[in-house]
Amino acid sequence: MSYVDKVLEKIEEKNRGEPEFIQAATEILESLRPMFGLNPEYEKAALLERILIPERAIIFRVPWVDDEGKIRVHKGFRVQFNSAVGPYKGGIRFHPSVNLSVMKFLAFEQIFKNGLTGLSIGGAKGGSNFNPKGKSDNEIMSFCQSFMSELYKYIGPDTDVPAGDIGVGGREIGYLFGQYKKLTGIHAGVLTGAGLDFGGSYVRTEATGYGLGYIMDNALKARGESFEGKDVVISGSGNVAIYAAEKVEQLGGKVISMSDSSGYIHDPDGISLADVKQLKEVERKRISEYAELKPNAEFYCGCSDIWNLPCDVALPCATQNELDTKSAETLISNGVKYVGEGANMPTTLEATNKFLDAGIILLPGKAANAGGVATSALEMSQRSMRIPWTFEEVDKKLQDIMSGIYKNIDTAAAEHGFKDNYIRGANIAGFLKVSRAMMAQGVV
Ligand code: NDP
Ligand code: 2IT
Repeated sequence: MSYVDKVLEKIEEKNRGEPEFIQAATEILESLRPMFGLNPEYEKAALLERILIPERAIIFRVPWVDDEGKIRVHKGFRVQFNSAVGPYKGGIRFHPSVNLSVMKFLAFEQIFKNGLTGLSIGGAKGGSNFNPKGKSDNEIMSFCQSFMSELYKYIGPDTDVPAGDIGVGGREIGYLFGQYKKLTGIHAGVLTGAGLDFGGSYVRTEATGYGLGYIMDNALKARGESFEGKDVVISGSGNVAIYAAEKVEQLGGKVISMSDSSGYIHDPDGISLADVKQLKEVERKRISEYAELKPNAEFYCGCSDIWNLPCDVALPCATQNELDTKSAETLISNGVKYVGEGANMPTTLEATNKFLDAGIILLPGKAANAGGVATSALEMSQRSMRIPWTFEEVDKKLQDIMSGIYKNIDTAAAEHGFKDNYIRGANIAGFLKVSRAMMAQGVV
């Protein structure tokens, strides 16, 4: 039995009750199969057994007081999965679905994503099952302060640098940073996605969505195509979705649909992003309200039906496992040619295989959404230098990083005999970087 098969055989038993983590780990291990016959030293070093266990996972209590004076209690997490390549780096998610399995899958993906950026950052993720929806600013602040009152013990500019993710944006990073500074007395680069007035970087807000646009543009150009004249469906209407839509438009594509967890809007004229930004970023309202502003737009309940809309390019930018086999089959039969994952693991394993079998170009999250964390690392550099770069300078670096990632995954796929299979390309290229660092550092 091969080394990969031996490890895969035990993966369920060793990670009971953690379906998302098992899914992410299985996908990577399956991708790595072709490499392992050639590298018996990995088995000797128990590399896979080590890489599958977090270096540390912290679970903590987050008590806070709501506006009615009621005491509320949530669970906080920080999974510091792998620091071989650099200090732990990865977002914080506030969503009721957060649990240890979700945190572990996200932190695990982050290891290889961060490896692909070519920058010195390890993999981590954190969060809470706190639901920020409908909470007042004061409640958000109270929660963030309580969350940081425990987390501050485990983070630092050279240790672990969290950032945003679902439910955590500029407002939350501000409150988290304020509490860190109050507790430690240090104005340190300990969180990225900070406001431009206190150490943040230009383009970090836009970076994940822009990066997705740039890498898809690379994939299109490599095939003699472009976004010009293409209909694009984007799920979600949060940070990643909004700036993916903005870049797609700038590159000539037409975004015809966006969504949130209640349903999706279809605007055949092309989505008006100014209206989406006003609704979602400023007023924090539901996407359904968009249809009330635009006579030609319709709102439909149920977010997964967004994949029934015919399109050339599909960009899932909401959450994990939002695109299943049935949705993949519908997209394929409606003529989709390109899929780019802005979200982390939005496509189920079965749906991924459907796309690959149909010859669809699928750019996986760990490559396609790496622009966010890469720009976080650029924010860390600027913070250390105490010299900020301009918007244009950061944007140019982001474009170069995304082109570098595209070349890297394209080459890795082709060299291992899987041309155009970017799931394999990204997993192999990310793994090679991390495994080289781990092998060099001995058994730790
Ligand atoms: P936001 O909180 O800004 O937006 C999330 C969007 O996805 C909202 O429209 C939300 O709808 C929708 N959504 C969330 N959960 C669900 C669900 N269970 N079912 C249906 N829709 C859902 O988050 P981001 O845009 O930052 O993150 C989106 C994805 O991108 C996540 O997978 C995240 O891990 C990934 N990502 C984020 C990066 C970043 O820099 N922010 C970097 C790389 C990846 P609703 O408001 O109704 O909940
Ligand atoms: O999933 C991700 O890459 C993020 N949420 C961004 C992490 C970061 O540290 O910027």
